[in-house]
Amino acid sequence: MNNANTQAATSEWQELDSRHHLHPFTDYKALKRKGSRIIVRAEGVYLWDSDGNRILDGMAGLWCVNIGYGRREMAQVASEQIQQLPYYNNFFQTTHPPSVELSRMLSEITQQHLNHVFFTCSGSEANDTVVRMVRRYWDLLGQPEKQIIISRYNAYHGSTVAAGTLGGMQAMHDQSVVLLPGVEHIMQPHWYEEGGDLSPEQFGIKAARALAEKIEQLGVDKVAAFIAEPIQGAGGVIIPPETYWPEVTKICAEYGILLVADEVICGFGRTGEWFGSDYYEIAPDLMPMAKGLSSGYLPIGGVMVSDKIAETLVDKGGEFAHGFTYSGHPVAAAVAVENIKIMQRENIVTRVRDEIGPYFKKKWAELEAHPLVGEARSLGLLGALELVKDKNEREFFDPKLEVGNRCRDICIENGLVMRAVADKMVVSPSLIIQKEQVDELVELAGKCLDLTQHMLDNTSS
Ligand code: PXG
Repeated sequence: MNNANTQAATSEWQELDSRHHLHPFTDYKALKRKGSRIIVRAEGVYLWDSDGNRILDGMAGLWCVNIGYGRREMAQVASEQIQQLPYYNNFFQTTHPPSVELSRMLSEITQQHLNHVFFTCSGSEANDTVVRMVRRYWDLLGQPEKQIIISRYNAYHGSTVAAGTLGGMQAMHDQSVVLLPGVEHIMQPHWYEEGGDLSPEQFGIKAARALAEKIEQLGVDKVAAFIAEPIQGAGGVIIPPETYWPEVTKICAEYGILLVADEVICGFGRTGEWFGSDYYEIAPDLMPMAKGLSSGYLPIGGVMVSDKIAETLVDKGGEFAHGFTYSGHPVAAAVAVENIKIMQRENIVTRVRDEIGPYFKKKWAELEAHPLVGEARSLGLLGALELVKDKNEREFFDPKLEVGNRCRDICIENGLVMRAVADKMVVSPSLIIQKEQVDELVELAGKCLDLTQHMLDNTSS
């Protein structure tokens, strides 16, 4: 396509898109003014838009394309599975090889006590399944009054009614008239924003103790479970202080409530271990996952279920009245199997832990020297920058200035996808990113921070 043709196609697509397509998590008025960017192709860690611009995808799609774009093996497996058996379900005592094989592999790569999986099509459905399963479990044990699930403010667990209620996103709660009953929220372990004069270690304990206080307040006989992401992703890559998870796991054990680790973002190598739970030595009772399970090539999610819960469901229960038409879809499952094989063959997880993760950490930390950056934190291949007005005083910008969103727009104009969560800039690149590409990412981020600073200087003068 020559350039003129591409331009024509872009405006035509934009026009049709604007006329017919309601996008997820999008300000429709703003989109109508600007028009969508149309992504037409991707390879490795790069995207190409319909105007031929190459963009470094610092987000691996939406935190999911762990093995990178353009893997021919994945296309091959999907094509073969579609020809062999494009669809059959796992209801009513049937199964098929891709579901069986994927279940086996997941039992192998997860902790020893996690040997069963319930398949879904997304992370949201995985968390809906968590709600159903947690309540079913306590019911089967003769404690149906144990209903409440404790979660955290600024957590993200998905967009269905149940998952949206579990999450602690105020904007979502404000727009949902009916929230699921029996969900309570406690503080998040976000030291930079909420730590005040406490050291990170002291603050980690304080944030964990909020769980014990909530359980005491509600009564342990009413509390079923605690759910949390090992590291909050969509909330802004909130890496908890080292003291947080040991204290939380201790509290869950002491009170005998279930612990649910939402691994939708942290799972499949993101932290340099297979799961965030392995990194933090959490032994979850339930482990929802999605995204990296298929590296986003096809939609699939699931919940890993501990032996304790699986045995209760099997031995004490009759039918578990829950499931989706596409639970364990054969094509998605086959693609997920191939994804895990690729990760194993190429030692992708170990490479994140020993090589590219430490390299990324060092380079990312350099951005903390920038006058706009109050903190540059990272773990594995997750990174965040706190954009602040005054880094010495830890003074934040007026949210009305939308500094994060403006920085994000500058990034994309300059060939980099970096996501803004309010005034936090976050990245989560594909796990196959090379050192030169990390250099490129950090260099582009630095340039875009300069441009953001320049824009702010010009606005205020
Ligand atoms: N749990 C976690 C921890 C997530 O990050 C979900 C559950 C829901 O998964 P599904 O597959 O239903 O989307 C997620 C999803 C963002 C962004 O902008 C993050 C997610 C999804 C969409 C956008 O950061 N996380």
